[in-house]
Parts: sequence; C-alpha cells; structure tokens
Amino acid sequence: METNAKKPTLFSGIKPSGTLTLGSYLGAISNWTRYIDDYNSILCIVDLHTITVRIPPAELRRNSLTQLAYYIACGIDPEKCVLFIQSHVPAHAELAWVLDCYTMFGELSRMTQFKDKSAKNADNINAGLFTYPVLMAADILLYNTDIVPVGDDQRQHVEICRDIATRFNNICGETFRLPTAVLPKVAARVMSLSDPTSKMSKSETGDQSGCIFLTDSKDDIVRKFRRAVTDSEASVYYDEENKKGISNLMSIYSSITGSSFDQIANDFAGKGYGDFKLAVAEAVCDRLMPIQEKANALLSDKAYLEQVYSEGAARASALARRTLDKVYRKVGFVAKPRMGRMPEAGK
Ligand code: AQP
Repeated sequence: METNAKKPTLFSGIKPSGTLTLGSYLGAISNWTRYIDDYNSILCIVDLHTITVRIPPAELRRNSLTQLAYYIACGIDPEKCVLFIQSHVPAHAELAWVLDCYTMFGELSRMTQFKDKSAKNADNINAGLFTYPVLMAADILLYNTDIVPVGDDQRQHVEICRDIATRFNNICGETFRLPTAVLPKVAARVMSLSDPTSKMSKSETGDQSGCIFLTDSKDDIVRKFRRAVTDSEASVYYDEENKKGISNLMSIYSSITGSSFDQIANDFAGKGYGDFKLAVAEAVCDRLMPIQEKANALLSDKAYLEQVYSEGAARASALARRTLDKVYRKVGFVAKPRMGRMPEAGK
C-alpha cells in the first residue's frame, strides 16, 4: 500500500505476549478495521515491547506469526495498510534512545502499567519495563501519527507520548505531530468474566476461565460465559458501579451486535441471566468462529505470511527513516555517510 498524503495517519500495535483475547479484539483490532479505508494505517506486532516480561523465544516467535494471521483474519487487509513486525524496523529502537533523553524519570515512575507490571514481576523489574512508554512513543511518532486506536488501559501511554513530543518540539524545533488516542465507544476495557473488577489480559497465567481467547473453541466460549460472575439481582440493565459483571457482558454484546444498552435491557426484560449469557456467548461465537477458520488457513501458508511481513517492513522502514533522519539532524548528529563510501574493513 502506498501512503496517501491527503489521508491522516493511524498507528497501533499489540504485544505478542500471549494469545489475543476478546479484549484485544474489541478494544483495538475491530476498531482498526473501521478506520482502515480512511487512514494511512500503520499496524504492528510490537515484539520489542514483549521482552520486558520473560517469554520463551519459541513462544514469542509462534505468537508473533499467529498474531499476524489473526490480524489478517480479523479484517486487516495487508493491501490496505502497512503491516509489519516491530523488530524488523530498527528505527523504532533508535528513536526510542533519543526520546529516552527527552523523558523524565518522574513521569515514567507515574505510569500505572509500570506499577502493575512491577508488582506482578517483582523479580524482574528491568529498565525496559520502565522505559516501555518511550518505545511506544517512538512507535507512534515515527509515522507522523494522527490517531492511535487503543483500549482504555493504553490511554496514559498516548498522553505521555504527547508530553514527550511536545518537550522535544519545544527544545529542538517543530518535529513531531501530536497524536490523539481514540477509544471505542463501548468495550474500551473488557473485564475478566471470572473477576469483573480486573481487565481481561492475554498474559494472565493463573485462572483463565475469565478470559476469552480468539483461539477458544465454541464449547469453551459457551462454558466461560455460562460461568461468568454476575450479581444476584437477575435483571439485565447497565450499572457499572453496582453490576460490574452484567455491565461487562452488556458492553461485549453491544460492541458485537451494535445494540444500545437500553435496547438490550428491553430485549432481555423478564428473562434470567442464563438466557442473556447464552445470547452473549452465541454472538461472540458467531463473530469469532469464521475468524478462527481464516486464521488457521493463513497459518498453514507460512510463505504468504513471510511475504506480508517482509513487504510491510520495507514500507515501514522507508517511512520511519525519514522521521529518524530529521530527528538526528535536529539533535546534532553528523549526517551518516552513504554505505558505498564507507572504508572496507581492515583498511
Ligand atoms: N481487556 C481489554 N479491553 C479493551 N482493550 C484491551 N486491550 C487489551 N486488553 C483489553 C487493548 O488491546 C491492545 C493490546 O495491547 P497490548 O497487548 O500491547 O498491551 P496490553 O494493553 O497490556 O494488553 P494485555 O492483553 O493486557 O497484554 P499483557 O497481558 O501482555 O499485558 C491495546 O490497545 C489495549 O488497550
């Protein structure tokens, strides 16, 4: 896909830290597909971010390719966007270093995700976990991004990206466009079905009964929704404070079917929670089963996936290089010699 100067730019990505969840799908991926025709869409598998938490190498490789197949199966057409794997474009890590020098220790210390992940990984509070938002700022700023469609948990990271960009622009002169986070109207934070006070997360290793994975079988999906934690009132209406479980199920159902909360309450008036849970499960299965089938077919065609991520990396590299060169000039680095003019090794 050639980028079109008249269209605004969208950037987003997901860590291949596990199997994609209904949260990743409703909070991010399904939103990307809404914008793909009207934006230059730069979509990424952010593997560099993933190693802030320990993950076996074979698992990371497998997750990355599976995620690519699922992006495409969910409707991310590689002909309509730039689709690539983050580590294939070195400009991300290069810009992150420069931006590290324009980011304050104090502002990184306030990041909610850093505090959460540090608490969960007390034996591995590494510097990458701390500077994660700077790499994310580099991801976004490299492409002159206008919008970043993300779930609610990533809103703070887009805000710090704006702060870093503003600081750099003030010190070095106008360089970066300021991006805006775009959150879905419903299901911006899909909660665990077994504990509706905590977010549905793909790297949750403990009790997985609250998490719908995009690879789950129909039976597993129905079983998980049947067991979803709710209240004892048995009346379907939206109340995020007092009926967290039901409100979460209503958000999921609304996001998939397009029905408003009032409509749902109306449709299920006088029916028990059992009927509603089953309806949500069916809506989710109807959406996910064709995606799974398509993803499995794609995963058996490794050559095609390689072609997609290779072309994506070439396009992303060309776009990112322009911004990185500009940044290097602004901070005062001597222009890089052309490779052809470099002396041969040993001379
Ligand atoms: N439960 C969710 N509800 C709504 N949106 C969600 N997202 C993730 N979970 C939900 C959105 O999907 C994208 C995924 O980003 P990520 O994987 O890079 O990071 P994350 O937000 O930390 O996602 P996870 O699943 O919780 O990953 P782990 O467990 O590895 O930390 C983002 O746009 C996110 O908002």
